[in-house]
Amino acid sequence: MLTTPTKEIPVAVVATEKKKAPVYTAPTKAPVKQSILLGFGGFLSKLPQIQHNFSPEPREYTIQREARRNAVKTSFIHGWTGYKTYAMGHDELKPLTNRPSDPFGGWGATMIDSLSTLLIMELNDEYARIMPRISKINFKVDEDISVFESIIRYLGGFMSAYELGERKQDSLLQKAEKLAIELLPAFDTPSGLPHHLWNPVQNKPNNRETLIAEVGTVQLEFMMLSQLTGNPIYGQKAQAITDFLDNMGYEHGLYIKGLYPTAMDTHQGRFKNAISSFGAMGDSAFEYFLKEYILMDGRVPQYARMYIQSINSMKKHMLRQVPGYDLLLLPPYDTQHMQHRNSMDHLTCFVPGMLAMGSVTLNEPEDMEIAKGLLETCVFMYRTTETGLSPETWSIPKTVPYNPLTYNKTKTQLAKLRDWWYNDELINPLLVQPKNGSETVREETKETEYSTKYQLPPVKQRPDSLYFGDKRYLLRPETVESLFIMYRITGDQKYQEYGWEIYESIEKWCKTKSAYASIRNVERKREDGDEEDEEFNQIDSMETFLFAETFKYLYLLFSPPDVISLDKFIFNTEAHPFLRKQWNWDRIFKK
Ligand code: DMJ
Repeated sequence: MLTTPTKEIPVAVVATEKKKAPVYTAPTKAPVKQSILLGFGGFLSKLPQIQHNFSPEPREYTIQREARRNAVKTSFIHGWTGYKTYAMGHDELKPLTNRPSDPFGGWGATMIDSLSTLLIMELNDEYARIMPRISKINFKVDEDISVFESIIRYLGGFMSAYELGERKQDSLLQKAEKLAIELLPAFDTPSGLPHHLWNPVQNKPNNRETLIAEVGTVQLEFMMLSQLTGNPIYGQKAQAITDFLDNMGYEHGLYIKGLYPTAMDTHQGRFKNAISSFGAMGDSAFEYFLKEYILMDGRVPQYARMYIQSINSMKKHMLRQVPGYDLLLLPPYDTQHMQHRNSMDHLTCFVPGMLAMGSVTLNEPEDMEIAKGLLETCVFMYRTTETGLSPETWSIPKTVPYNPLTYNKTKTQLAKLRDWWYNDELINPLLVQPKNGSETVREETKETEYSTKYQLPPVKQRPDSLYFGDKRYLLRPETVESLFIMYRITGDQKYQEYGWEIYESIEKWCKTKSAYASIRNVERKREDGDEEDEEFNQIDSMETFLFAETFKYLYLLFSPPDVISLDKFIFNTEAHPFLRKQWNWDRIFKK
């Protein structure tokens, strides 16, 4: 039932399935349409299977799931129509005033960031209508361009659409390469670390400061570009950065192995601060160590080593637990003074998905437990607010360092464990089944149990010390990204239900007449009489990642599990899926 590409694809090759493929039984007996969205049946990965083996769905469950999937698609179309009507070809639509804005070079960021979602949602006519615009994009603009954003949104968008479009649209690959050629001079620094901003006309940088997230998030895209074009230069630039990071030491301002601080100097090739973060300014650098390893199908052990080093240091130094709760906190950390912060941001909520994927790929079972605890925290931040939407940042000052021996145990349970230590007469309390009501013990992941009447537990009381910093919701994807990945790995329906609640809140609070808006204050209630005023709490901003990521991950959460399977695709940090394939490393690097 899996697709054979219509054009020959050189290095995505052969062989039979190693393990049992994830099972999805189509609701009707009609033959399943062949589709690139199911990946290539011939790809034989050397890595462990990532996705859960899903059992066949009962019919009523399929009906509900499909209804939810269609609802998400309808929402995407609503926003897309607004963008098309008022801002087509511009970077963004302002969803309240219906005016365009161009923060990303004016090359049509929403349009390009939406390409892979259009194909995944099978909105092929919309996709085809964009194609004539592609060749007209002119990258020679006299303004400062973000190298990072151009790579993840544009380059990632072009290449993913090229593959999902079965490599029929050469203009997509040509544009990807043209853009990369414009950006290459930004990598000509003494360290090889790219500039943060680059002016393609002046051919010069804005300054020499950059971020670890920016230098560590070019690898997937540049490796892919070398693979697709056969030109090794892009992959070589990316690998040089990875090698540079791998060889950094104390003399560069690295205080703890694997915990790269956020600020960097491209000229000196050293860190400018000591704060390490898995959220803003750090995030995707860590994400890409693991994803490079998976993209290269485990052929480069360096990537796994660097990932494991970062995660081990993160668990040892940064991770915090909230006594009496199953919540985990991952705040930034001062690696020089060994001091933790109390806050966490929404951006950090991609970490549960990354840890879950790393756990199955690299056989790190503890990381799955941490992933679940962090995801509970991220979901809690949605479920506990008036709008059902998460704030941008939150703080929990009363935490203790993560300890797998005490995490997720109540005070009473810990006291019983100590009693047992002193009293030979007692039975080990961990062998005693917890009674109903021992609120913080999480259930084990169950076999797929499809239910149309699934009831999520009521949201727990907030920890005493919790407070929100930035109360905006910016349509960010990270929590639904982790829900999607966790669902595909565990098969636990709970993650779909959490995602559905979030979707309903987006519909309720963010929808505007033309599209979707960010939210000013997730805690703000509607006042009496406000009922008709939809805009009372909305901000006139709709980032492109709503289309590239938030709606895509929600749509895939409610799709059959073999649609864009994690065993066939790897997502770049902007949720553009790249086909996993066999790589000929020498072909790229020894030309
Ligand atoms: C996206 O542009 C990418 O996911 C990036 O890695 C950081 N976060 C935004 C969305 O929040």
